Amino acid sequence: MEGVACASFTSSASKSLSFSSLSQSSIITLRQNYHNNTLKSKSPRKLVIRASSGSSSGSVVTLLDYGAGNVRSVRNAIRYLGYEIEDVRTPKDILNADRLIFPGVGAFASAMDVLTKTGMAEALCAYIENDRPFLGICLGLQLLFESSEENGPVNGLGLIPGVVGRFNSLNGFRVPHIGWNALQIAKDSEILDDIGDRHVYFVHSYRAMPSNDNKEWVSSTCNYGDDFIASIRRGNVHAVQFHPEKSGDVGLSVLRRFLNPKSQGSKKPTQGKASKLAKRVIACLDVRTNDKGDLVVTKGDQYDVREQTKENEVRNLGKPVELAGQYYKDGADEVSFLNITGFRDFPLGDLPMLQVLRHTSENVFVPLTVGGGIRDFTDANGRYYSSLEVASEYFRSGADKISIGSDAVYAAEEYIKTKVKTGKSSLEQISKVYGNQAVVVSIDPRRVYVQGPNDVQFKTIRVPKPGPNGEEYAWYQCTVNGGREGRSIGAYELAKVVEELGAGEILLNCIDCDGQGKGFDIDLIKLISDAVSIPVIASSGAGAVEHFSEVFMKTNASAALAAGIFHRKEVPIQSVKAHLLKEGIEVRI
Ligand code: 1PR
Repeated sequence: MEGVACASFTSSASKSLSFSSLSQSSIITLRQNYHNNTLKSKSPRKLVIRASSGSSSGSVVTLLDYGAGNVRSVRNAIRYLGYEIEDVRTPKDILNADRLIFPGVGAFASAMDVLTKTGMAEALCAYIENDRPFLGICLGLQLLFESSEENGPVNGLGLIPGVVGRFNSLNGFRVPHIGWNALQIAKDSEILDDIGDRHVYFVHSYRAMPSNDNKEWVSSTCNYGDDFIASIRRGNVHAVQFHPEKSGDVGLSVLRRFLNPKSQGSKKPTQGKASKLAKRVIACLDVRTNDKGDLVVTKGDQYDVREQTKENEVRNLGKPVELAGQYYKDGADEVSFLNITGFRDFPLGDLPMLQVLRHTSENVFVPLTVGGGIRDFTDANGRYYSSLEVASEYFRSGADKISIGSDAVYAAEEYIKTKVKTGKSSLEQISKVYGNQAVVVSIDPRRVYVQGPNDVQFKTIRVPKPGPNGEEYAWYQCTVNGGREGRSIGAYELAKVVEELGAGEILLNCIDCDGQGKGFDIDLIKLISDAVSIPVIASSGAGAVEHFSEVFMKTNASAALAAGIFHRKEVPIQSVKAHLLKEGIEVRI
């Protein structure tokens, strides 16, 4: 590999430290400490480590997991395809691998820190330089480059020329780049053979750019404001910026082709029409325990989930795992679980919810978000759990993103009052460790009519239809605890502050519209999606396919979420997508 060399690593003292000996908290600490590191000068040198011949059987895949984020999804996808997983515990395991998958998650600096301290970095370089079968995913691609600007500059493995930089949100593209996007295949990559014109799932804020120096590596690019590297290939070495384990059938085929390249002939790619970032259609499952103690999917009318009968039971619309599986098959681009009583029940005590995630992620290969109860908590025995621990448990159980509701409101109120970022709120802590693309803030606003914009200190809009007393203006009051308590902050103010505190996406509900089937609150969604540069998911009120096209045509929402119409089987997800395509709105098919 001329022209590229592994960065110099101070691994001799740390080689004895194995991945398995690192606890989750020590990895988190390593990550946090590494943020202060600066780019060290590189001294390329010849690698002396040589791979020994692989000893694993044909159905075994070696996985390099350093304990950050949702590697469970990759594990599930590999197992779903019929392979067994052997975890890397020492650098030698890398050198002995027949096929190595490296799903990088979390931040660049912390990942490099762990790789360097454990001696894995050097082994990885040797493995790749010997052209052994390798598949890097997301950060697993970025780490192959010389350096990254993420909390840096920070040295990478230095195998591919180039610097990993942040997307520029100034040109109107929302950062993080979240969603299903199209590839431009640059050269034969084999593992991409089934993709053709279909979308694959990306979630990242940083990317590597194609250049003359790295063009021999680039197998595909993706356009999002500018053309960035979507995949690389050289001999047996592959890496993808997108997530095959989250890209549905087409993503599974990428993994299958990597795991068993010889078994499949070249296939004509399935035809699609992917050309750019697709608008997402998300199925949402509000989950809670009913009065009999069963965990059920429920659905409210303006957040009231009880039947209007004498028994006043919690509405039961089905079982969470089954419904999530069904929506995946029906073409949902994401599935969200909201543990709607999480504000009063501690989620780590709520093991069924973790079980739901674990089971769902075994068969659902699109992104999963989970929300409800993410906050610091002290249990009856005085044991303190940080919100970061709660989130980590959700990630370990299969979540790709966590969603914070009430706690984000308190954090924003505090920040507005003190103008100080303490770094201690759940939002700040979780986004620092897992990246802001992993943190959604769920807003539960209610419309409040006023006579004029000067009546309140919050951003108002002129309403197209006057309020009950002829009011011409309204503001959107944030609530906490499932809409039970109104707070002194508007949705507009909250959205702007949570973006600053580290949110990567906003789930924008509307209590007035929830369950009404009369369409999304276009005024609210326009107000918020114009105010922030992170993606906004429009939620509440979908009752017909036209409501989806309306929200995408009239606002800058990146995704639309619905619950009731899907649960009641009034409108299948595929009908929504067919309608959007007919209206010229790009969606994943
Ligand atoms: O405050 O961090 O514990 O999070 C609680 C989470 O639970 C929040 O995301 C909050 O939105 C949600 N939640 C709490 N109570 C309810 C309730 O309904 N009683 N559900 C609730 C919110 C709203 C949407 C719903 C859409 C689409 N549900 O998620 O799915 O409105 O519905 P539609 O298509 O049928 O109109 P924390």
